Parts: sequence; structure tokens; C-alpha cells
Amino acid sequence: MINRLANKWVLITGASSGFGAAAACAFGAEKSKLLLGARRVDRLEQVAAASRKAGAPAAHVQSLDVTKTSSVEDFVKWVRGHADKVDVLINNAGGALGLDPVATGKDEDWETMFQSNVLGVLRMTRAALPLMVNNPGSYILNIGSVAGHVAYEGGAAYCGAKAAELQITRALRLELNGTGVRVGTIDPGMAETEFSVVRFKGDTARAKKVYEGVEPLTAEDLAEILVWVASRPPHVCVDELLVKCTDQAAIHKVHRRKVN
Ligand code: NDP
Ligand code: 8X3
Repeated sequence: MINRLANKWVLITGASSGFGAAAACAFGAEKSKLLLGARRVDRLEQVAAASRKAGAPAAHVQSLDVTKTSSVEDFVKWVRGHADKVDVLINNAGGALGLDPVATGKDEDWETMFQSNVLGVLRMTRAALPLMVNNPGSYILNIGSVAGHVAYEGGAAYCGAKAAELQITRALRLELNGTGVRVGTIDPGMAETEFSVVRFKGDTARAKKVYEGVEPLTAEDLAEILVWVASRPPHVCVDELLVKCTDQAAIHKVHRRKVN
């Protein structure tokens, strides 16, 4: 079997937990070289150590806040100190804040969700593109959500942000046609990561309830999918992939087993 990911430079935003951390280990196991960013550098260091243990020949970490242009630009400057190209860019940093209806929504939650999930993807892609456009077969993989396809109550801003991410991915796919750079979005349904703890601002009991009686996706499920997508041959582009756990037939149709 050919290993198309060995010694490739994989840049992952939001690599300090959840999908990003699991992806770092999964790409590490494929012998990819890692460039990992997030705000919690102590957590990134732990992820880098686990990735090296999994097989990564290199795992570098750097502080990154995708809500700030200067942080993204500094991060990519730092990337250039390690690598002269990026083979896979995973725009994963983001998440939801709150589940308030629009009537009682908070400016700071809305602003953070659009800053990270939407503007963060645009900023990081703009900054990293010069390291990708002369590298046919490189891949920009954005993490969207089922929420970008179907709205739910209390999700106006998050669903809106992920819908924007979907259209950004589609526009980029058109803009980069002919360069050989691939662009795709992986859009998961419910997955048990720190996502709900962050959404409910540290209320772990409320976060736990989201997955009660359900077998949700795991971060490792997503990581396995990202590795599979990124390891297709250069002429194959997975444009859009919707992935839900078997128990989630639709946003509003989730099968829950009785719990004692
Ligand atoms: P986690 O909360 O476990 O991970 C989120 C990651 O994003 C963390 O590493 C966090 O790092 C990072 N992050 C958040 N804000 C910023 C920022 N401003 N700058 C840099 N990094 C940031 O959740 P998931 O792994 O589940 O989420 C990853 C992505 O998947 C998100 O885009 C989310 O919207 C999406 N998603 C999640 C689903 C789920 O059900 N879990 C389903 C569909 C999509 P740090 O705090 O250290 O900066
Ligand atoms: C996360 C999935 O359904 O909580 O993007 O919005 S959902």
C-alpha cells in the first residue's frame, strides 16, 4: 500500500482538543509532519508528544488565535520557519457558544462564532495559500457541520456560521480550479468532544446530556475520515462529506436508548 501522507506537512488549527488533536495523532501515525496551532499551548504540547509517539517524524506547536489576523499571520510566518510548503491544511478551529434563541442572543457569542468559524477559515486560508498554490495535490480541508445544512432552534448564529463555511469552501474550490489545489469540507453531526462543554460554557452536566442514550461520533472517527480523504490520489477531490452517527438520522431525529 502506498503511503501518500508520509513526510507531508499537515497544518491543523484547533489541534489542542477534539477532532484536531485526534487528527494530529492519526496523521502522525501515517508519518506526516505536523504544524499544530491553538490558544492552549500546554495542551498542544501534549498532543504533539502523543503524535510523535504515534509516529510523526516532526510535530511543532505554536500559539494561534484564528479570531485575530495578526495571530494568523505570525503563525504562518512561524510555519515558514519549518516548512517551505503546506500539503494539507485542516481549518478545524471553531465551535459554538450558547444555545439562545435570537431573541435573547448575546453579541459576544455571535461575534466569537463568526470570528472563529468563518473569518478564521478565511484568514488562515489566505495566509497559507502561498505555501500551497505551487504544490499541486495539496488539500484544504475545512470542518463544517450538519448545522451548515439544516437549521435548529437556538443555533441561528452557529448554523449561519457553518453555512458560511460551506459557501466559502465552494467559492475556494472554484477559485483554485486549475491550480491542482484540492478543497473540501467535512461536515460532521454530533460528536462527543469538548464542543458541548465549550458551548455550555463549562456546564459539563448539560454537555453530557446532549449525548445521553446516543452513541455519538468520536474525535477518532473524524480523524480516520480526514486521513482517508487526504490520502486519495492528487486527481481525486472529496468536495463535501456529511458524516453522522448512526443514531442521528437528522438534526431533529436522534435515536436515544433508555438510560438508568
Ligand atoms: P473542541 O472544543 O474539542 O475543539 C475545538 C478546537 O478549536 C480546540 O482545539 C480549540 O483550541 C480550537 N479553537 C477554538 N477557538 C479557537 C481560536 N479562536 N483560535 C484557535 N483555535 C481555536 O471541539 P471539536 O473538536 O468538536 O470542534 C472542532 C471543529 O468541529 C469546530 O469547528 C466545530 O464547530 C466542528 N464540529 C464539531 C462537531 C461536534 O459535535 N463536536 C460537529 C460538527 C462540527 P483552544 O481553545 O486551545 O484555542
Ligand atoms: C456540531 C453539531 O448539531 O450540535 O456542529 O450543531 S450540532
